[in-house]
Amino acid sequence: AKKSPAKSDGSGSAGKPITLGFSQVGSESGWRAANTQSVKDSAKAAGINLKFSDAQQKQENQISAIRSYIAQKVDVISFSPVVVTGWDTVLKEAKAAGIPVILTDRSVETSDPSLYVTLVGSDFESEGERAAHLLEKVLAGHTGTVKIAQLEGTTGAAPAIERAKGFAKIMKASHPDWKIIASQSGDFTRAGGKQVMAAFLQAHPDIEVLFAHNDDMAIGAIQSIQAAGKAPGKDIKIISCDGVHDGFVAMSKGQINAIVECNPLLGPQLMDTVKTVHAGKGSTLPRWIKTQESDYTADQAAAALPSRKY
Ligand code: GYE
Repeated sequence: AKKSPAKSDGSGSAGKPITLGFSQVGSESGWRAANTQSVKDSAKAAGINLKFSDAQQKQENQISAIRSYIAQKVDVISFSPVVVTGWDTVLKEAKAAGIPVILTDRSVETSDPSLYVTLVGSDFESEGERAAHLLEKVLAGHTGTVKIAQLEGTTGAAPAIERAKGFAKIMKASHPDWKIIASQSGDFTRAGGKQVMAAFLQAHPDIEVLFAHNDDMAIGAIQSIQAAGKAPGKDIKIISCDGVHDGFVAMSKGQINAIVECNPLLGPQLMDTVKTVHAGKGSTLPRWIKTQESDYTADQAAAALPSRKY
């Protein structure tokens, strides 16, 4: 069915509010909590009727949520795909039902670009590159081999794949003496980071650097580093991604040396995008609406902490 254009106040045809079906990844991290809050608050502020579901990091739950939004004939569907592959079937179902899909936060791999309108989110490969450049700063003056452990995000998730890729790219181009001696997924959780780091330290007591794909895993790893009698941020330098409040607290204590910011406050931009798409102007949007973010080192943490928004 053809829909009439939305008004800028978030209402659809005949003043009926736009209904947005949103499938969230889960509640694995501080980043995710802030992202969920941002989506809920901004839907409310925009007058958009939000249907929200939490997939608990399971792709099958996200697929059922999307199918239920299709059955309920929502106006627009948005989701943050837990992994990159395996979406074509359900996305084709949405397309057949005439419901536009906006990706947020994470991307998908698909051979059919018509299956979604746009992605609102960060450039994770560049975040990985930025992490390597922050490590250059942290290691200033150090020569010779650097033994690095990597705590990867959820296996198959865009931020895990691309942060690893960006980091490896800079290593290959400029640092033949940096070696990743251990790399495994901690599923973006504190418990995962703690457990995997404990195992890393058992197998490789000589780890000098930890690159954690998010702050929560770094915070979990800090506990295992301390339990092994080492000083996080000193004996083992730590770089992580996100910049959540607790990450900044750890950085202000010198336990995390540097953080690549990844902004979770995507809600306002997402709601603007929902309105544009509902008004039938999706083709005017870029394929990727990128988030703006910064880098921080430990010496900046204390000053930045009070003004952090998440
Ligand atoms: O870095 C991590 C979260 O997709 C960017 O997911 C997001 C990542 C974020 O669990 O903390």
